[in-house]
Amino acid sequence: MLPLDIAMHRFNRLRLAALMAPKALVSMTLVTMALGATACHPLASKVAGTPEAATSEVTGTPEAATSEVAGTPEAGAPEAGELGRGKLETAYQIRAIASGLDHPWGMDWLPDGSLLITERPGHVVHWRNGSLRPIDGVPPVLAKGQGGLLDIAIHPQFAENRLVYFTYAAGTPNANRTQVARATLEDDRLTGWEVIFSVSQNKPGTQHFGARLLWLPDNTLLVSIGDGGNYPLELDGALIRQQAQNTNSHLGKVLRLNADGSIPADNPTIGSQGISALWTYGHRNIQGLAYDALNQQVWATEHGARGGDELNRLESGENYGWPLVSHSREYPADRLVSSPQSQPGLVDPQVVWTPSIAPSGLVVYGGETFPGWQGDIFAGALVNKEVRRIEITPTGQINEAEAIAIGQRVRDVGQGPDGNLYVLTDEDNGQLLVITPNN
Ligand SMILES: [Ca+2]
Repeated sequence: MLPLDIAMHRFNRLRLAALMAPKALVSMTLVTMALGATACHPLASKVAGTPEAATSEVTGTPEAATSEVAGTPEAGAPEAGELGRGKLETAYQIRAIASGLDHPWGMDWLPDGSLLITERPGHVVHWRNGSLRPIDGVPPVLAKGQGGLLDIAIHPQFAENRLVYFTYAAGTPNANRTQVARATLEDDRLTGWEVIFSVSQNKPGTQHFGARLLWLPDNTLLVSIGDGGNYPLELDGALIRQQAQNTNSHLGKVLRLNADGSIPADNPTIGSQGISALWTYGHRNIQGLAYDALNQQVWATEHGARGGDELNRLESGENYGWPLVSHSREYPADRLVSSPQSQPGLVDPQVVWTPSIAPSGLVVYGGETFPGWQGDIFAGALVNKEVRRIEITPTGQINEAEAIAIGQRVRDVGQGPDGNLYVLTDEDNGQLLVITPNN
């Protein structure tokens, strides 16, 4: 399948802009923040004494929150038969259900329906019954630049083992690496923090840690690792981004681990003497990883440089091209990173976003709450402050169907056990938003 070409993408952006015109105001729900008085977590000071302050102070509240996209596809849109499934009739509303989060990065649900959220400066909070409580026990992390406490993933058998997994940046601003750790959740505390995996080498600078986590159905764990940083940052005398093609480095890869951090025996062989744990390679900085249970497919979004953001279908052992092929341009100079932009043996992206939307959290919707959205991919966007809904047609074509305007930088998107979509916003006063049907 060919990638969505740039011209088509620009056309779609115009179409999306039309779809995004606000048709109703968001209904905001004030959240009562019930925090323990003993907490030393930053949340405590933010909301102490004035429980509603965190919500009422919100600036840049979600706009265009209710979108009614009924009607016939506009001229030039894909054939109705391709869209199928009546998806253009889904309406929704967006509410803020928690505020006062300090640059939240990742979230995952516990079996009781409550939610654990990471904050990049190095904190974990527990959202439950409308309140936020701090979770202690996180060691210091390198909270600088793009680094910090990053993703979180609850073990698939959490009910039996109470294990929670994290990615984070460790080290100093000039020598650091992404690590994977796990810990046991006991009430409001993490115990037994254990580093189960460290990236192969230190890197300089505080860019491109990657660090999304994704459990596969066989209980192995995918971890995305960034290429280390932008031009002209170097490592070992060459641009650090070239590590994405170095099969003796974890930089610029997706790794596959067992739950204890060991390497699965059935991982692919990448490179004649490649380092262990590699699952795919040739990535710049994957910020979204999602599993499509219906099609048993892994999807990933990665940032380009000045355009060239990508949505990829990931397959074990494949090379996704960075920096040999890319639609990106260099930051300091207006020239392409690579020419050509496609090459035999390197997997082309399914969607290229130029200009960049800065894709973040990713989820494939599989719930009953939005029947019209089943099987669709939802991609957060930091720069565009929205969530993109991407349809996969029955013939496997990719169609960017809709932009759900959020009005804040979107860091993560997930599907709750109630079938609603949840969104974390990357702000000083970050929010947890819920997207529900507009019935
Ligand atoms: Ca690529």
